Amino acid sequence: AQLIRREDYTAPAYWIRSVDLTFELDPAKTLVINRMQVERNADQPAQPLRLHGEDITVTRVLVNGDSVSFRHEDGQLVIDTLPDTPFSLEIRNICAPDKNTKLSGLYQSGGGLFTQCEAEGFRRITYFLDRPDVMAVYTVTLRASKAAYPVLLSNGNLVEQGELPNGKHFAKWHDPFPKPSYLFALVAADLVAREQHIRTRSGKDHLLQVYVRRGDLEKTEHAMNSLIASVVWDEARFKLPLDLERFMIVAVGDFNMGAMENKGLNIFNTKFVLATPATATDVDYAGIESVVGHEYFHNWTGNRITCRDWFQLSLKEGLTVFRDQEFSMDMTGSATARAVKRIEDVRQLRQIQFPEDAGSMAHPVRPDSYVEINNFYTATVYEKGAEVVRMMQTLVGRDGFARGMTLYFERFDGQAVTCDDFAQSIADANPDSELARQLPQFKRWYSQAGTPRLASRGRFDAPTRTYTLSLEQHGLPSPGQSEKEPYVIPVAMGLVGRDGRAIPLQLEGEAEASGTERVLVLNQPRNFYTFVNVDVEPVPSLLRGFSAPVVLNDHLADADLLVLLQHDPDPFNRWEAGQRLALNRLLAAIGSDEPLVLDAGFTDALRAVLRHPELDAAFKDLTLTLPSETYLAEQLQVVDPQKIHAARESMKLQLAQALRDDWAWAFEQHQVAGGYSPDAVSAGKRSLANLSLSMLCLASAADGDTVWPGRAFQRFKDAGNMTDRLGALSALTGSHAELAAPALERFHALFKGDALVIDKWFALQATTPEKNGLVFERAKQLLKHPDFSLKNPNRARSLISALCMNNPAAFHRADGAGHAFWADRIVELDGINPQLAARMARVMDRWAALAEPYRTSAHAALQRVAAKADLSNDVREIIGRALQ
Ligand code: BAL
Ligand code: ZN
Repeated sequence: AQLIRREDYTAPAYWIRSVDLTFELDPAKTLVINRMQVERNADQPAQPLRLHGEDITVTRVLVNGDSVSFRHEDGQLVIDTLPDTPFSLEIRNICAPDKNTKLSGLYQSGGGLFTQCEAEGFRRITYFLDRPDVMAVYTVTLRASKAAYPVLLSNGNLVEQGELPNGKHFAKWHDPFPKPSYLFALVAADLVAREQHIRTRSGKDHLLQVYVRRGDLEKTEHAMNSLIASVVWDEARFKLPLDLERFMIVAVGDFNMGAMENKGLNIFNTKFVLATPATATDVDYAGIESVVGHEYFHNWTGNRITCRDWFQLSLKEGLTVFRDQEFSMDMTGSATARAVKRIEDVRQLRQIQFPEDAGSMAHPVRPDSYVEINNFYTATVYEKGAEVVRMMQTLVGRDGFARGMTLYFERFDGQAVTCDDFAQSIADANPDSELARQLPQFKRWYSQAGTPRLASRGRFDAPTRTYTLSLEQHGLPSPGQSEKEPYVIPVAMGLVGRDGRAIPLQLEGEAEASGTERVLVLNQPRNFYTFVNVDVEPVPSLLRGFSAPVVLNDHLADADLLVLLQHDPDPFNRWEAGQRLALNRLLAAIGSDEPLVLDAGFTDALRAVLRHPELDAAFKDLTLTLPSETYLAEQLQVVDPQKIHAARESMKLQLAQALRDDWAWAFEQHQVAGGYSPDAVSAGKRSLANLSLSMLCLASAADGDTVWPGRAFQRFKDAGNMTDRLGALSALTGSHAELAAPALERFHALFKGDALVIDKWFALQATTPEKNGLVFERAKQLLKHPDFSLKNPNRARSLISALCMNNPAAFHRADGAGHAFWADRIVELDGINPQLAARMARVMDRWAALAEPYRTSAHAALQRVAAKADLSNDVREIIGRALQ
């Protein structure tokens, strides 16, 4: 396999200006007639035309209407002799959608035909310059059996449709916007659509459509509402209007990703389209809103301006994740709900991206090399990339950032550009900002991998009434980068008095105090900040709102953290203080052989949060949820998953018991009456009620009391929505109650045939907190369940990823059976869907940090996979890096 390097980028030798594609669609043998207008790139030396192609068969090649000779070399179709002037190139080829289990290119799902072209799927459909900097105008004619494929869709506008002989029909689509091949899409299937006509601010009319299988139409209301909200938001916040007459979303049951932003024809995993209160949880509803937004926002950040090469992936993904996060925050409607969303995003970042940045796959936001680009659709490119964009906004302000976006579109609309181009636009639109002053150094966030460490110490000097804060940063080594240069780190902060007062901030040399919150910009290895006119020793509240993706050690004692938990005006740091109190206790227990015994100071503080008259339920839920086992593992040099699990389970149980009356109070107080609505306030109440119920069932299990499991079972049966039903079911499974088995059986019977709900059924069982190895045994049995299949990505993830990634104590077993199970599944899945197999292989990124005996069995499992002869490039790259 070839390593592709960023520094080797060269512009294409040819441009393809327009493409006329005709498809004779047939699952076994689809004929593609591909007519391109091609011209040499005069800036490049004369050379043969090399077209990408994979798993397709060419039948004819014509240049300006005449046959030409061609050859195959390194998987490419090469034409040596070509005219110097622009020419037409016609290629006919065949592909077989029904054999395409990789779900990249043109493939079959549920009797329909769908495409996925990002990153390099278009070459599995026809021969092309399948790279994002080659942008062409597409005209697409689809011809197919009318009975089997009544709906025929492609990008852009429908220009013609009609009947053909032999029961066939056709549709012709034209997309006026030049686009890279990765944004091409087609759909041929038996679908129905929810439709909505809208008129945008600019006075233009548009048709929005959400296509699904017959029978699913009632599940599309939330997706449509989310799409309308996205259109309105992007126009209001960034002045970016919908540029298409018709915007389509199509749901498909077999899909590797969450969704795909093909121009005008977004294709979605059903998971991010279909929802009714009876079948989808609050988390699903929020996920749909955010993914619909994400794909819609790509229309500008990704499609109108795209990436020059795949190393620039974060140009569109980091920016678009930032935009969808902001959209979801703006949709919540309250300051606390915004903070709740921020906490959830940061939790996700720490849970997935921080381990990635510390493991074998660590790479910069703008990677320097790859073997298989699909392996770089990562949390670093997406979520850390979004944090980099967020820091830019912090440094130039919200209005300044909007100005920067406007300049970015003025400069680059219609082009394929780089992360540098984006950062330069934001800086140039804000010439007096810290970003503009420190841009080259700021851009180290794009080039250096690893999560920087930030350490702070404060010193109060009563006689001079000063408080001096030192901030010190250092970067840890990562693969291929042993030394790190200092970053530009925006540290949003305040000083909190022990009485809860927010202290006015005046730095030495400043004439007067300005507010109680500010952003310190650390750009040296170490810096000192002296605040004057400070009367009493304050508690520093640093990195408010998680203003930079770093690991902070603020050396705060329990007493300080308790002040912040009680008083910090920044809800993020208030939550963080609670997490830190829990983390300190858990880490102490994991590091010693003494059992964990909870102290009253901690339980009283958590009780105060739970009972607080003003705090939002969603905030309480997050504060009372303990740090995850994965996050705990990240704090340790040597990771013993069983010790971590035991400590966390013990703390959870003690918290369940110590606050038993409070949980019962919270459960009763947070019942949501009336019909279901996914709004943030109702969802927050449901999540707190469900957490309370889980805690009550846990406490009951320890005491042998059956009242709460009985209530949970009743609630499970009576629930009016999936959030409550799944919450009650999870309270039963999570406490290993006897009623869990009949409830699971009933759940399966109730929702048989509803794929997304059955996914939940598998995932819940695979993520049940491990007890005596039984969860792992059950997961193994579930592999043989008639509903299980490795071929459907959602189903495969619902069992395999759920167990291996989200249930460390069930997976990392002393007997090595979990690791052996993983190796078998990776090998099996690699033969079907390498992209998915490679993603699941990532679970071993951090194997080298495992304690014995887990480390040895993980190593053996990795070696076993590596020894497989015909491994895909996808999986080989991941395993190779892990074993390096
Ligand atoms: N571009 C791949 C799917 C997404 O990030 O929207
Ligand atoms: Zn995206």
